Amino acid sequence: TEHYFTKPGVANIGLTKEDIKTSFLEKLFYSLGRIPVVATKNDFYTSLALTVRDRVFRKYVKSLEQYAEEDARGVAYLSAEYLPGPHLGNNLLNLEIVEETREALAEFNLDLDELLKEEVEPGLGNGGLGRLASCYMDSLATLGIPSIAYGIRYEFGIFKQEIQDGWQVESTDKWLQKGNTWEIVRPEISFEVKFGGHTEHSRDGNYKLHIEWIPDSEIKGTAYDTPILGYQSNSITLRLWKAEATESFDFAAYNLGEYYRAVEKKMRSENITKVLYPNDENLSGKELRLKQQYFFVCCSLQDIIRLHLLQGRKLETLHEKFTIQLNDTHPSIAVAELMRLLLDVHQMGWEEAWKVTKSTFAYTNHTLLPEALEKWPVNLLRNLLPRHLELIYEINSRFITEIREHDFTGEQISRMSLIDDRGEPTIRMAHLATVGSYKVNGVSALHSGLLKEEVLKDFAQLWPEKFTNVTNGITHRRFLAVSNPRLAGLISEKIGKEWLTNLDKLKGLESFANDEYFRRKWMEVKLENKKNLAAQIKELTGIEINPEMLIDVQVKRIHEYKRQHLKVLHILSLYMQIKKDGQKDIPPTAFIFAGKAAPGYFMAKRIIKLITAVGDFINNDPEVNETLKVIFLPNFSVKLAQHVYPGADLSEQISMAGKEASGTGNMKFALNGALTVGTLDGANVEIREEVGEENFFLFGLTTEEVAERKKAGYHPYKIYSENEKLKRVVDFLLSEELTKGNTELFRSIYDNLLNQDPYLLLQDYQSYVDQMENVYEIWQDSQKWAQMSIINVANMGKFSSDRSIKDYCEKIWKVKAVKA
Ligand code: 26M
Repeated sequence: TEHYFTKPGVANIGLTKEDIKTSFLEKLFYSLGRIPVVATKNDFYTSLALTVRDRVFRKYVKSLEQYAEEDARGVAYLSAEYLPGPHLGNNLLNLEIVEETREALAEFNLDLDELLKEEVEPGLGNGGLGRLASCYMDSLATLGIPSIAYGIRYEFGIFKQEIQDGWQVESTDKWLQKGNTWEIVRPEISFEVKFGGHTEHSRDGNYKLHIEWIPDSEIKGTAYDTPILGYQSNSITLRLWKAEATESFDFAAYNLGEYYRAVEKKMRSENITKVLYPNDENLSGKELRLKQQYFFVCCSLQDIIRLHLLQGRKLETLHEKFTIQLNDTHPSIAVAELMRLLLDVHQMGWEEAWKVTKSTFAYTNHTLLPEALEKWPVNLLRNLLPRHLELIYEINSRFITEIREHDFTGEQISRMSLIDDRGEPTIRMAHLATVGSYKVNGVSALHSGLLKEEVLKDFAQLWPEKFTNVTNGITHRRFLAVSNPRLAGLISEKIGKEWLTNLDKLKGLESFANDEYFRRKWMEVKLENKKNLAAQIKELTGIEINPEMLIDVQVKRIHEYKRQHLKVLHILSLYMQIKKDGQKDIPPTAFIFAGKAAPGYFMAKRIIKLITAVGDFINNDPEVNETLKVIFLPNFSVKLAQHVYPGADLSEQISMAGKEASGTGNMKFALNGALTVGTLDGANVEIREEVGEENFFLFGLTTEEVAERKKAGYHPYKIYSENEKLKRVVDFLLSEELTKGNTELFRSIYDNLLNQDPYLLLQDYQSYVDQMENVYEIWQDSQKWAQMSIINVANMGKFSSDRSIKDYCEKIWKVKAVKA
């Protein structure tokens, strides 16, 4: 029976309309126990999902078989976060049965789009980093790279955001409440994870040192697998670990009096994977967060070693068969854990173990912000992972010995140390990851350059060949083919469908940028998408917008460095122009914002309140609300994002230069035909390079100019007092009208801008407002706008995550695809 489901005679997996109809009814009857007259929309969704799942599994199993047969070198991707988005629409595309399914459902009077809306997405990440991991899964699968992605099965993902009285209010995300069709639990794949206790050092008869870790608690991690189907042939596994109590905690073993205590203990162990930390930067010293990180790393490494040994191989060759990618420092405790497994469990010697370890890992850095770099207090590590702390000290001491042989100054050496003992001693996880890896990469050309010049400067001097760049990318299958079927259809009509597997083919559109008829078609598609988005906005906020308006969008996590409040200053400047200067010719614009603020981030939450207050004020003023609309869409998610990008005309990428490592929203907008107004930050630089400077709205200081400006002494108050129009906008933040009498409401933002303005909003203000005037001028010329939009899309080839993954394969992993 070995090849039963995949041998040629049984290869038919039922992809016709009739097959889908039959299976759909069967699922409804036999899996859900429903008949159509009593079935809810969610029952129909689930029946369809189960139908599709069967087909996904047939392809998945076949793909796994192929990887096993070829026994090729593979990738293990370690990430604390994933944001896959809804699976159903994507799987339909990848199985190439969207139309068959739509027709099958129509025969039951069901609308595919209505059922797609029912899916609850796994919000197992905060933002860019988690979504990037999921784009990479899509490309790894499509390209047929033998790989497995490991992470945490959070029971509650990123919080649900509601807006009450203009403020963000958080509630728990119960994504598993109605079940999860796409995962299968693998109870046989489970590992023990230990915590706490102490270590014991002893010598045997031959004076060989033996170190034993005597932990004081243990839990178990169980694998939950989700097949990630690529386009057409291959798949990979997303393996997420859930924490459970171990059998030894089985409360049957306790007497009755201990029963409650036993259950309590069980509950405490299951805490570890309860909830995702909703911060997208480091919050220091949270013990549970470190437990989460170690928990998933420990399970994943045991699993990798199991897979390696299963093939009859020796651990000395681990690095030849596997490479392990660390998605930021969140899984970087893996460096110490692999050393522990090799030394203490598998009795390897230090030199050999260290060689294997540093030939196995590669590390991706996603941030330069000093406050976001992970540092764990030594005391916390000692309590939770005493053996790992010893190993980190040993790694550090050997590393320091090594660098003493080069001409580093004492200052440099203490800067490079894995231990920062200037205050409370902490471990610098980025240093541990860098020392323990064979490659370190940044996520855009600019960011990788800055990484070598700033954060990891000394390391780049020591090991220049270790550092490289892989510019981020996005999956154009989800973010164009699935989410923007109209534009995808128009493109395929013109240049065929090859772009689905080779995004460079979009270049073929460029010659049509001058074709008036094509431009018109292009703008018709955009308008239909804008109507769609307008309907979505109405549904979510009750606010109506005219779809002919310029739709100007900034969607991303709320952060001061991303400067959502710079956009607000611009909106207020337009308001003033209409109200105070009597200007009449401002093109009608809808300003759309969305994004979550970390629950403990005071300024970010105030910025949301500022946006909604400006919205309330402007949307209700009949003198301006035909021209300006300001909307905050609640609860931004992958699902909502898929409605937003296709309907956007203008993409706001306005972070202070040097702060946004890459950005990936910038790519999603441009791929959907929005033009970008942005700074020379992150991947904006490369987007502008690709589309041509004449097709990109640039403003603001460069990274170097920012540094110079700050060095020379930056005085925002001076800029404010010398620019009358800026002054009246900033002063308006404290006005009775905006704050409805609560004039202290935005004092913190006002004071921050006038006294520190660490992200140079006032510095870049005029340049931004000027560039926006240029945007408006071109918007007025819709033929010109269409031309620029087409050229933008035609030059997005580079930003496919397929290209990024090929870069990882060539520059870092040295891994090859298996044949489909
Ligand atoms: C760390 C410690 C404790 C709790 C949470 C964290 C944490 C979680 C997520 C820290 C950072 C996190 O994400 C950062 C992030 O999303 N960075 C973005 O990564 C994208 C993909 O490379 C880039 O495009 C963005 O520029 C970058 O901001």
